[in-house]
Amino acid sequence: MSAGPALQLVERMLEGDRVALARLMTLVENRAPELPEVMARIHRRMGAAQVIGITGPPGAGKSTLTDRITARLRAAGKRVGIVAVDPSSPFSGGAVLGDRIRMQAHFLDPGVFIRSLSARGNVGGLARATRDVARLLAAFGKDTVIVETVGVGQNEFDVMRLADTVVVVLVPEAGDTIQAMKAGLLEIADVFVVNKADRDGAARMQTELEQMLQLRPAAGWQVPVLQTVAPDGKGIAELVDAIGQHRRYLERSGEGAARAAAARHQEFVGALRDELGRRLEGAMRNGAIRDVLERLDRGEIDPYAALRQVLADRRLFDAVLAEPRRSGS
Ligand SMILES: Nc1nc2c(ncn2[C@@H]2O[C@H](COP(=O)(O)OP(=O)(O)OP(=O)(O)O)[C@@H](O)[C@H]2O)c(=O)[nH]1
Ligand SMILES: [Mg+2]
Repeated sequence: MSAGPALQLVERMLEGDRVALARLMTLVENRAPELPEVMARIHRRMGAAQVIGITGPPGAGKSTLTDRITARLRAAGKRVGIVAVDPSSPFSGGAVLGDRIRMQAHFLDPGVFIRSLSARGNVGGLARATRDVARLLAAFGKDTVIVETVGVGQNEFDVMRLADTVVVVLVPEAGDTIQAMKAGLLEIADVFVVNKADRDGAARMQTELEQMLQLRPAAGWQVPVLQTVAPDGKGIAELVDAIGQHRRYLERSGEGAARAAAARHQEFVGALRDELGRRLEGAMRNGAIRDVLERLDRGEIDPYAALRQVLADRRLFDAVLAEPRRSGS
């Protein structure tokens, strides 16, 4: 697809076409070459959606919480987008079966759009794809975008970086608090939730977390620790309230704007690096620096001499940076 049809999809999406939205999400997942044009167009149309990240260990109750938070937001007339991110699963597109069951009520609601994303063997690209999908949802007119990621690791951290408000969900199991600390969740949490508070140990864990949070320098936002029983809806009102308070804190303190600026900067650098890498690969495929490579392979020059040669020769350097010719059709 060239940029023209992709931009037509954008227009249809902006008019409220859910099929066009889904197709744009697929372009994002496939890192289609027309994406920069699409995202530039989207940028000008983005609303002020709050992006809520929900992360925590497998089975902690993230999807059930997402479902209940969504119900409350819908009751308040908010439009909601949900992105379920699974860094370990090869499945994607639409929604995975379990989430379909847990979020059943919302699948038929035109005010809610649900999408699953997986790593597809490219974890590095997952955080970026998630961010772009969240943006599409914001441009589509969602007031809130909830991003759920399973697990506790670097991939989830990368994914969570895009969120305005990060909710870390734990369960009252012995040792979970310590695990959370080791995994660095204390640093990324804006709100802690001890879900499955119908089990033993929830109050103790809440206290442990609060004590650990007190060891941090007391400036700015005080991270609340809440208890929930997601299937019963217990504690959900307080959770939604805490998320709203965090949003107001971000606005009031200017921290939201600072985070957004840092994110834009990082994104630009990442996009530039990717683009340069893509062009270099294209140049190698097209034989633009074949002579240098052949001499290198024959051992006539060493890798650094090859580098100097490319940098010193304006024509070669331009060829490396040129937009790659598209192969095939
Ligand atoms: N007893 C109890 N069970 C819960 C609670 N919250 C969720 N569950 C159950 O825990 C199981 C996992 O819930 P999910 O919402 O799928 O958890 P998740 O964190 O999204 O799971 P993954 O996405 O697979 O990591 C389901 O069977 C839920 O019904 C709770 O507060 N108490
Ligand atoms: Mg889930």
